[in-house]
Amino acid sequence: MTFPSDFIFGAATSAYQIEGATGRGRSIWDRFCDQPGNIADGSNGDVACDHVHRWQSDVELMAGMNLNGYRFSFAWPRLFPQGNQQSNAQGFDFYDQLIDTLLQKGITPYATLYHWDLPESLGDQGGWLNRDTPYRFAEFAEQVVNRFGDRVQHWATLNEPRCAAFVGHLEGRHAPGLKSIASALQAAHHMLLGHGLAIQSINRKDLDLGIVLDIKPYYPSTASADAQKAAQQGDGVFNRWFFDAVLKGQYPEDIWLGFAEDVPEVLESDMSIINAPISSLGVNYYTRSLVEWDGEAPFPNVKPVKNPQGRYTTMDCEIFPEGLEAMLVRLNEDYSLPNLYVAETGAALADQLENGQVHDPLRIQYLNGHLKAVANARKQGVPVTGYFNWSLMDNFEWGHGFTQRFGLVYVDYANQKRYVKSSGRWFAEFIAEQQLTTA
Ligand code: IFM
Repeated sequence: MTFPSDFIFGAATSAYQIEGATGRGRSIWDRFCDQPGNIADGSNGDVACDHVHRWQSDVELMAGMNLNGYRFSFAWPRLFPQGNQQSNAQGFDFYDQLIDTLLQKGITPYATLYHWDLPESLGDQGGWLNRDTPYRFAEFAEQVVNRFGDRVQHWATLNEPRCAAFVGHLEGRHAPGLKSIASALQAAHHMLLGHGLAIQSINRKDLDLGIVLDIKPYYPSTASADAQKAAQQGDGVFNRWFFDAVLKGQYPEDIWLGFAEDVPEVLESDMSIINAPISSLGVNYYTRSLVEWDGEAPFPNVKPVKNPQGRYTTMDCEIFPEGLEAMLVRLNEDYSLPNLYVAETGAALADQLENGQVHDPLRIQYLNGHLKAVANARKQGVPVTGYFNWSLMDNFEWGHGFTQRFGLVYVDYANQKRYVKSSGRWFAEFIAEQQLTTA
């Protein structure tokens, strides 16, 4: 595996999942967690990893693992507790200090403007179903970039609009907990519109501006024509719907027709706004989907099946690094891509803390396999410039609460102590070796 000397090896987090609530306003996720039954262990983000108090030692941990990149998100309700009316100076100071410290340590910040914690006041006005929200988001984005754009070069507007829209508005497992396909599609459209409007309002050619989309390759489980049709539909909804919108300024026609009367309301100029030029694209890859045809299911007619030979994480994701390579190569063939970076990939595993140590050999294999996939894709000409592991440390995994551990660093939630796992040490050595060979 070889990577260029300026390749970014980092780890990723998001505000709601690690910071804790001290000093910020409420978001739709606080409300969602308050409703009994929504979170597997009944927990919430009130304390999470207490990063808002422990950020300095967390940056030390990053430096100790030789990371040269850190992807984090701004909590909108920390910067503007009520939406956009009034800013919170302490919130801005918090990120100022975090960014300055990262830079002092030689860690390049990759900032995400929206990782799902919409201010509750905007949620009360309809959240992403309200066409006003994308405009509020663009205002927010402009103000944040005005403040931090002198030090942060790399910006993503949204993290995984597909997941926020579909899991939050169709499956009901994420905030705001709705369950209709029409809502999911309208929310997704407004998020994408917010992305385009934000790129326009930020209007900075000197900065790297983009978005982070989640990707998942769909494989037919048999050679039947039906299974192939299911894979094509699944791919269209999960991948093409978002990539075509952002990179081509259109929704794919086959999928638009499939959604029939549930399609979102799209105004005339929306698609050209969504197609605003971007200089980078982050992709989040966790697994593939193996599917068969399901004639009973509402569109898409997809039924996921398990691979009997597959290895699965505790979140039931098949570990399949080949899918990352295939997807990167395919995106490069199908689209005219800006720089790409893998903004997230990672495994939830049943980590155990024993005598101050966490041995997670499967995560080491996972990292090795996915880094190889990226190196292979690069050899085939895919412009990948960075790789971020999800996550820096164990954290609040949304509807799963604290039951899933994704970190390179183990967090003992009883006392907030951190322990670098074997995988964190492995990654540190891997990065050091890369730095030696490219020096
Ligand atoms: O924890 C999430 C993250 O917030 C978004 N991408 C997927 C991760 C793991 O499920």
